[in-house]
Amino acid sequence: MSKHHVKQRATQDANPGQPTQGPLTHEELQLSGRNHSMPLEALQDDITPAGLHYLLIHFDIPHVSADTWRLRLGGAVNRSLELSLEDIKARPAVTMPVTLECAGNGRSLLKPRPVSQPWVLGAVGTAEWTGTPLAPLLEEAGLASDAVELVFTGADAGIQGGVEEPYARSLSVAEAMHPEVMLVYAMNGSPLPIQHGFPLRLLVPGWYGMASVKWLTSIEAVTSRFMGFQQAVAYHYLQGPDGPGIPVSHIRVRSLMIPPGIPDFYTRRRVVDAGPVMLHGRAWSGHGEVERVEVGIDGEWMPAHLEPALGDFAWRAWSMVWVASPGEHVLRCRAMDTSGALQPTDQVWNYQGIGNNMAQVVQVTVR
Ligand SMILES: Nc1nc2c(c(=O)[nH]1)N[C@H]1C(S)=C(S)[C@@H](COP(=O)(O)O)O[C@H]1N2
Ligand SMILES: [Mo]
Repeated sequence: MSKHHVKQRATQDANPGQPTQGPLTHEELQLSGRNHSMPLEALQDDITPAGLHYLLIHFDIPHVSADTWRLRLGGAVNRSLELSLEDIKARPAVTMPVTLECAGNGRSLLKPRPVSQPWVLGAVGTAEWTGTPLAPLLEEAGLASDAVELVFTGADAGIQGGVEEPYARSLSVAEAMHPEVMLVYAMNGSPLPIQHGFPLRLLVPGWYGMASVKWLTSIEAVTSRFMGFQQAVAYHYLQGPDGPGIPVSHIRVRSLMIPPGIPDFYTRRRVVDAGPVMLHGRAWSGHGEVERVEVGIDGEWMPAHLEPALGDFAWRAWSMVWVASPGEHVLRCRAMDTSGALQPTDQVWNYQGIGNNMAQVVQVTVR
């Protein structure tokens, strides 16, 4: 790829319009109808049922036949490999709970609002993924000494920012060799549902979801940095439309609570009976273990009780008793991880609306 081409891409706007204070657009509604979030009451489950796990599909779901599908591993390797689903399933299998979150989770709460998939707070889920570790496969293929990255390409394609491409993302050789990085073919004990990447997807635990390429068809070792749209333009922390910005990788610390009581249908405002109320939620981070969760009741923060994490890359449950008194109340929660990162209570804005882990706010009427 020419230098000129690379420069053009680095300044190509990944968002379809300027951030806005205006009402939700028809295009955002179309995207949110296709890409659903996890209802927050599903935070009660350790493992999110597949049908309640959030979904993010940039283009169309590709139809892939498991019989003819092959994974090609090539490029700067000593020995190219072509594997069927049976070949991959015959390799050593690992099952691991992993919390996946979309980097755009919380986007629609930002002011002004970056115009893209307008997530509120539910772009998260935890599944039990089964697959085979990637590193031994890369070792079998033998990466050339000048290989710098692995490019993972899906079977789906479309146009974004004026660029037509298959969905593709890369990892450095060091990142791809991490032992937890897997090629997965089952979710919660069943074959991968078509919408989650059937027959095979990459899973990069600890990273925001964009790295976990679905409908995986090829892995290519390359000798210079991959400049595809989803890698070089999308998924950057930026203050304006022009790059380069900081590439997005690991999940920022976040906690969420199950909204207590019952909702009002249209506003979803909560109605709770006075007396002791058990508040429950989950917290996770891709930067270390969650070590503290606090619940804010009308601005006063108190520590929550933490359960052990489900796994090294999965959320942990928290709970706290709140003695609810009649009137209007504002509940919040925030988590801190072992890297020292704490969820902010005010927004930290960026142009693509990425990584907004601002503390959740739940308005409650106690009767
Ligand atoms: N091939 C392909 N892989 C993809 C995507 C996509 O659109 N196409 N979306 C990515 C994004 S942005 C996220 S957040 C996760 C969502 O995974 P899920 O739908 O299984 O929850 O898949 C990632 N992998
Ligand atoms: Mo995402």
